Amino acid sequence: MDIRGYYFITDTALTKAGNTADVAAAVAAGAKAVQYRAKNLSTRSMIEEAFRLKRTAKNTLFIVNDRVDVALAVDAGGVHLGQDDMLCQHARRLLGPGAIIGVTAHSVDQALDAQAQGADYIGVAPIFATSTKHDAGTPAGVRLITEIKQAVRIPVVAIGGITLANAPQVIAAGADAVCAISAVVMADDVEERVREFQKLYT
Ligand code: TZP
Ligand code: MG
Repeated sequence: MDIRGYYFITDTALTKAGNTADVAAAVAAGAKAVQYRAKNLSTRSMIEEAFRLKRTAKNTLFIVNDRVDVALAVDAGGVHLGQDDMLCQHARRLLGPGAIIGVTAHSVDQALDAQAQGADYIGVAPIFATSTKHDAGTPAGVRLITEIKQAVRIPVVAIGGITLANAPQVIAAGADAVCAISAVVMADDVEERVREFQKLYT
């Protein structure tokens, strides 16, 4: 899968322009994936918003965070799973061979396990300190990106405290894609900010 570049995730609490405007801006700027992440929404509201955002994302890979049922309901491109979510192998059984399944890993062992279960990419998190996700855990630093990248054959997406200033070292460590939430959804011009991240890959 081609995910090299910037990977977008929505954030209802931090967004200035709103999730729909953010997704439109991110895909206009060439984001490689759009992940819909919604905490504290009813299932019904989440599905409703997921449908809207998937339409807005057009042909860009659309991933639902945590929720395999919501991904199925809206026919998303795939799902992103943390270490407390459904196992990748079970999500695969439900979503089928064509779905893109990402799994967050905090260690090389977790990354290898996700790959063995059929994950399509690994999320490495958190790289740096972040206040966007309160239970993100201890920052791993860029070294873990290199270690996981060397251990697996699937793409690695880095997340957590990434900014335009520190993204070059994240990419140099081996990240196929970078995801920054606050550094993008809190920007005055989301489209321009995503273009700046994308430029780091040219
Ligand atoms: N998963 C691990 S860290 C994180 C998520 C969703 C939040 C990243 O947000 P920010 O603002 O880019 O640090
Ligand atoms: Mg999760």
